Amino acid sequence: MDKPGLLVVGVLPDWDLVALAERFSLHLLYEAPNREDFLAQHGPAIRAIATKGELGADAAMMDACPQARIIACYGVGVDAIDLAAAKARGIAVTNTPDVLTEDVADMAFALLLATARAIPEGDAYVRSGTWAQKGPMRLATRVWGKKLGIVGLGRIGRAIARRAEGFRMDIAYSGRTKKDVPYAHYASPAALAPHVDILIVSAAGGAATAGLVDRAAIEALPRGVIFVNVSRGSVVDEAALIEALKSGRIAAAGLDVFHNEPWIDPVFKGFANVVLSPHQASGTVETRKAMGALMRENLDAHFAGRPLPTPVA
Ligand code: 8YV
Repeated sequence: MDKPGLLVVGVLPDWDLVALAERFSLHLLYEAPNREDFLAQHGPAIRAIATKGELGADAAMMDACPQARIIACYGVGVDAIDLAAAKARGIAVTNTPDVLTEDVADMAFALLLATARAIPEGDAYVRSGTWAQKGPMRLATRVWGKKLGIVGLGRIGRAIARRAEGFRMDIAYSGRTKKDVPYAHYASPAALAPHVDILIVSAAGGAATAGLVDRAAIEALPRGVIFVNVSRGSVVDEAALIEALKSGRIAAAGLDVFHNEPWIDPVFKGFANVVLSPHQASGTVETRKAMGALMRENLDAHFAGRPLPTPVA
């Protein structure tokens, strides 16, 4: 029997493509010179769609694949998938929660330490010979014991808080609901902002959180804070962030996500006080293998008529 068609929206590791090709006939959208032509030609054969956190599926794609009944996202964030369109067409959506939580929290701390302790600057200082020529580098900023604000205390936010406890930080968070945790709660980022030395954004993306860290929140930050974003660029008012970096209200930032990735605003590349990362928070071999395996478990369950392991509500 012919294998069912799987539309692969973005690049996946070879080990996943090999495992998927055992089950499906793969249609690699990202290799197509013309997306519309490709969907018109291959859409009728597609029974499932594999998306990624940053590369989703819109209503037009779903309409081009009228036999598709599942969208399996290789990532936890499903903000790039039109969930209402999927629901209206009876298409199930799955994601890969939990398996990436600890890696994303690690990246939040990696970016925090890299910015506060000026790790890239120190690396350049040694390599360029400046250390030998001019002596000690400028002093950096302490991380342990500082006041940390976390925007969004979901799975990833809690994993960040666990790490922060090890750094003996004073932890507060913002979110719509108060959780059963020993951290101070504020209803909004703007209410949280005046109480932090460091702000880490870990809220889910999507329409509900677009611009959640708004101009009011950024302008309420005390001068000299450190800012980290491992969620989605859309969660932050990027124009206000850039202004705060220019004015020094935000002294340094570690950014894994941006508006319009990967074509980020070039102004970021000119900031010496920003550490840039190419949406890599879940990007370890171990976690990406777990994400691929969980995506396949969802696809296997769907085609076997079993309950989906991690459906998106
Ligand atoms: C990406 C992510 O899926 O989980 C998410 O929501 O954004 C990431 O893990 C990953 O970069 C693969 O594209």
